[in-house]
Amino acid sequence: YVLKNNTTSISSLIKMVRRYFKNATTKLLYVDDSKTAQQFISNLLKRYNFNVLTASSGKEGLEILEKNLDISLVLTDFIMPNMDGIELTKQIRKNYPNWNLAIIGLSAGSEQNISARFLKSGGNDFINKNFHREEFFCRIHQNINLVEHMNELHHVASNDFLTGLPNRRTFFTMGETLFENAVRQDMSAIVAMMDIDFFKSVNDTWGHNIGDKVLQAVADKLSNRCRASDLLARVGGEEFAFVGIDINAAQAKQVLDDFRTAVEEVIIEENGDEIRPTISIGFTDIDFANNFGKDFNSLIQFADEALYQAKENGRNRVEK
Ligand code: GH3
Ligand code: MG
Ligand code: MG
Ligand code: MG
Repeated sequence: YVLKNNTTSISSLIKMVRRYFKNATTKLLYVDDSKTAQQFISNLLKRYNFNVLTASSGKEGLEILEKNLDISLVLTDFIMPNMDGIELTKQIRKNYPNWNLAIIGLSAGSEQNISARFLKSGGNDFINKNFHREEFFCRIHQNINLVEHMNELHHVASNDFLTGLPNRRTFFTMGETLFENAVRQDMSAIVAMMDIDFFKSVNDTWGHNIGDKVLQAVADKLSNRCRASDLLARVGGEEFAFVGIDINAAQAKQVLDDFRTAVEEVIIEENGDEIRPTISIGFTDIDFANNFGKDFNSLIQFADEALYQAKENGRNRVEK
């Protein structure tokens, strides 16, 4: 390619090589009922070093997506038996937001409204199967770049920069959803507020940077204790909030006491001194007898009041 195009500059060559190696880490799914088309297009994509998966039907495509959450682009044919590309696009969009996954529709047909139908169903782009190769790859790269940028923005907007934990905004949106699902399924759930004890004196004595280190270490300790279904977030300076699903009132105290003692293990060494942070925890559970009908915000309020009690009663403790 370079030899044939003496106009290629070194910098664009470097860009191409980078893109080539990066493509290996980009997973694409191509869905088409035609084996010939499957082979032709996936070979084309593989030449650009993409990691390509193929499916012969919408159903198979959905199954592959479920098992490969790292797929960033789906290319789908339009006309397929049982589920066409438009229906597949709609199904995918029920579970995969477009900050996480791009969808490009493909069709050999020349009906003018196919591209609009793909876009209206949640597709990001449309390519006629009679494509020019350069246009094909430009569109693919552009859609992948867009997903990657949106993904990054989504991450920055949802997570706290210092600890990497979900931020306050995410806590309230995700927490509410978790809570509502738990109520609907008659499942037990708890909400807890946690606050580092005498944290101001850590900053005052050792400086803000060491304070940050303590925050990161406490966040790591707590998140290591969480299960996949738990939500742990940094909701304030040195405050963390927790929603645990399927934890009943009897287990709650034990689970949270484990959090508390895990934090006791944190040791930050500075100039021969040891900083050993502790946390106070207040919690409340969904008590169907007493709290029924209460919303998520009032559970947070109860947990906050319990946290205040934990501080009053001497800190480094769990109160309900
Ligand atoms: P208590 O046991 O009653 O909770 O006392 P405390 O000192 O922990 O509580 P207070 O609310 O007085 O102090 C919280 C401190 O947290 C004050 C603030 O400077 C510090 N802080 C908030 N955000 C950050 C941060 O991002 N980094 C660092 N290093 N400190 C922070
Ligand atoms: Mg077809
Ligand atoms: Mg505080
Ligand atoms: Mg504090």
